[in-house]
Amino acid sequence: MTTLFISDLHLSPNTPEINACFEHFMRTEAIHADALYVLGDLFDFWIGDDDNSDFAAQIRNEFKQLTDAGVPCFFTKGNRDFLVGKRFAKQTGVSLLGDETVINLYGRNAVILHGDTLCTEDVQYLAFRAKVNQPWLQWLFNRLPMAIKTPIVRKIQSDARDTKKSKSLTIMDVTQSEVEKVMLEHKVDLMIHGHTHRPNVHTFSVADQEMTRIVLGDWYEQGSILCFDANNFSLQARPFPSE
Ligand code: LP5
Ligand code: MN
Repeated sequence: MTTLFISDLHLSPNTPEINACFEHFMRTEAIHADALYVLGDLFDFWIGDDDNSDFAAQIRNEFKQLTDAGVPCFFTKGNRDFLVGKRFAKQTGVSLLGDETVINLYGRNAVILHGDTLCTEDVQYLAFRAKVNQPWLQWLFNRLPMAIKTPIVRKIQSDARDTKKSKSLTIMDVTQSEVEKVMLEHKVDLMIHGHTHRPNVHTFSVADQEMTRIVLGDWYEQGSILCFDANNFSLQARPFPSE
């Protein structure tokens, strides 16, 4: 049996091919898994659990079908879906995780996270993250009507896009010392994250201990999955379904 990890799908009503690939994955693969972990940025942007669009309902339904079938499903929030909340969890049966979680994978402990917090050189982003993660601000935002929330989000997204243009790829990658710090803090030799869209398996040693960092891929061109079983793991791609 296999535990599956995905992240960075960036689903929206404007991504029919990705949505179809996700739906196919949920119905044909995730349904047979030991567990499914979503490590953030499932959505292009999640504006709040009050999203009553057909799109939001469809995605909720995919998770509900999976958890109803008995597959445990876990969700770590990303920088694009930090507003996923308790109502979403209740409606889907998904368990929400904190920023960093240690899980036991067939006898091996691993820390899982979205990955944005590892990019410590991106100080502008981290300052922004701290602001939007203030509970009182989220409480307030969650109570605004869609007609007010939507233009606020559009404006901030556009401002954020502008700032991203001037950032180097190094700034937007993880900082190795932060990776090591987090792994040592949690006493693990395995880390799994997404966010950077640079799928890879990195091995390195710290104080003579062999460490592994697995980076999940995005779903821009194909489905990207980490399949982890008792003996092995692999990063795998799934083609978008043809019409
Ligand atoms: O995901 P990706 O790779 O495109 O970019 C991320 C970082 N960008 C973001 C931007 C958010 O998705 C935008 C979301 C809008 C949310 C509106 C919420 C409404 C209020 C909610 C209140 C509870 O995450 C990007 C990183 C990149 O990853 C790589 O790591 O660099 O970071 C940015 O672009 C952030 C900018 O550097 C700073 C943005 C400043 C914008 C104006 C600030 C206004 C503050 C308002 C606070 C309420
Ligand atoms: Mn991200």
